[in-house]
Amino acid sequence: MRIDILAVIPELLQSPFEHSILRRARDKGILDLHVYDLKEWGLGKHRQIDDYPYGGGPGMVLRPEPLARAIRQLQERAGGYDEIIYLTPDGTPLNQSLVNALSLKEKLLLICGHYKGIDQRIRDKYVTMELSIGDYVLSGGETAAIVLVDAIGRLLPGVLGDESSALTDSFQDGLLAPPVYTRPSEFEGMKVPEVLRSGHAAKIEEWRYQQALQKTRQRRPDLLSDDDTSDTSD
Ligand code: 6GU
Repeated sequence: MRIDILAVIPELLQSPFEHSILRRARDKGILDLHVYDLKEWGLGKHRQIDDYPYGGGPGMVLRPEPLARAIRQLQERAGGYDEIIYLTPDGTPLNQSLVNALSLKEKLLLICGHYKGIDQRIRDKYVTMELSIGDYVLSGGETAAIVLVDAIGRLLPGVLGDESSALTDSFQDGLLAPPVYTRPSEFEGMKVPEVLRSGHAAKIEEWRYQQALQKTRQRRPDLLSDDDTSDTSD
């Protein structure tokens, strides 16, 4: 999969993709990631990319010409994108099923906004999807792009060592993940639940499911259908 990122502060996007799982994905050639500096397409000798908003008000807006030139050039270079995604707090809230769907695409362009955002005409003409990573405001879209690339990258086939482990994540089955334990079997007076040391696979699976269900009911009842919320065995 190819992911191109158009950023106002490309420096923010260096280190996050150079470690652990995403590093392995890139080294294996499974994730082909490129970061571009919008200022390369800036206007005039000052490489201007932003300007005052029409109608007044605080903050600056990213001008359309640098964005349009960058998008068109990158489109040509990549041979077209499956989606051109603008990261913005007023976008569609990202969730695991959207991440799953995006992980099946071949080529994505991510546009990181800044200041008061980008000129609406770029959104109208070039952007195919607008995503938010939650109901809070970040200083720029770069940190949101890191979140999105991380969530997608770890799902790409061949990236995770244990191919099945992405399937047991929180949210993949609509439930929060159950508690996990490792050695020692007793720590500061607290024992690992006996069932996990029993070697009884079916009982372990059932325990994990019940724990996941209980945690989801308590913390995220919105994730459960009406059937699952009515049972209050906990
Ligand atoms: Cl995608 N961008 C910004 N700037 N803030 C956000 C966001 C995105 N998602 C949530 N808050």
